[in-house]
Amino acid sequence: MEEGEIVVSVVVPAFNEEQAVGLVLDDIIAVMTPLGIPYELIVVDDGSTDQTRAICEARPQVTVISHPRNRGNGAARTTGVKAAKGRYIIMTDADGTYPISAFPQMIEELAHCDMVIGDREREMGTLKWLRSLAKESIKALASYMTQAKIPDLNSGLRAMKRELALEFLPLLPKTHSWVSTITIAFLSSDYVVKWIPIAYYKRIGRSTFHPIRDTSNYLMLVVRTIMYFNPLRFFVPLTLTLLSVGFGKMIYDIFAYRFHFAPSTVMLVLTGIQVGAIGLLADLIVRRSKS
Ligand SMILES: Nc1nc2c(ncn2[C@@H]2O[C@H](COP(=O)(O)OP(=O)(O)OP(=O)(O)O)[C@@H](O)[C@H]2O)c(=O)[nH]1
Ligand SMILES: [Mg+2]
Repeated sequence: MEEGEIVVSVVVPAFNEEQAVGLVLDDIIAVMTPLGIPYELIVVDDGSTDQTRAICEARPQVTVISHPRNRGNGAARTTGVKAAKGRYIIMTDADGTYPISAFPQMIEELAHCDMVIGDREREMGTLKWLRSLAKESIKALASYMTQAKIPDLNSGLRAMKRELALEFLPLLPKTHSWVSTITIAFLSSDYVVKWIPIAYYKRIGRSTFHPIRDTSNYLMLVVRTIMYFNPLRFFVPLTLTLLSVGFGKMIYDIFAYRFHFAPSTVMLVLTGIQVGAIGLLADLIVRRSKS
């Protein structure tokens, strides 16, 4: 199909998903075909060593792009976005966890917003309790920094305008944090993001989720992404804390030691001023690079 004709590009990243990918693809075809909207279905096979690729290639509706070696969930998504030709991109995982039946509603919603995210009713992922804890804290941090209520930051089911997603590709990581990063990027750029409640199923096949590596990657990325878009959300509270503790101690020193300031008092105030100055500089860089 020619570029311009396609309205929806469905992108599915897949790494060793032979148990589920066939079912997921058949489900997508069954939901998309009756809509009568011109669409393409792209699977990015991320260097799978099982039957994933063969299963996808057996379906004529599917365009298969293969990474010669495994490059990571985020890298697979980036490859998919670059290859997509549709006005809209819908992403879902190849492990059978997301309800494909939500696609029509997501496409409709995109007429009024820039990104639609499936808000999972409950966490069913691998190592559920640890993930829930990490997820809630990171979500709170991201909500504070973007000043938006974020019901689900890293859902794998999402639809977005392709043109807008392309803006952020150089910024997006190769890891599992790709989905969270693009959510924050859209919110920080004041694009309209909408969440719709969806069901979430238990994964088919084995998980490769790595609790410590993936969680720490995730946290770092939230902070870095915020710094990229709105550094003052990070620097202002830090500066204010340092300065208020510093000035508090200064007043204490005035009364307790008759204007003899302790080295820690001077350090607190000076550090506060320096951190504030770095924050202003970071803000200047962001503003200049956007103008
Ligand atoms: N884990 C992993 N997934 C990849 C990779 N490349 C592509 N994917 C696909 O990205 C999607 C999401 O990965 P999942 O492993 O399901 O990640 P998750 O949903 O956060 O975790 P669980 O479902 O609990 O294992 C799936 O469709 C994977 O097949 C990769 O290098 N590692
Ligand atoms: Mg999954």
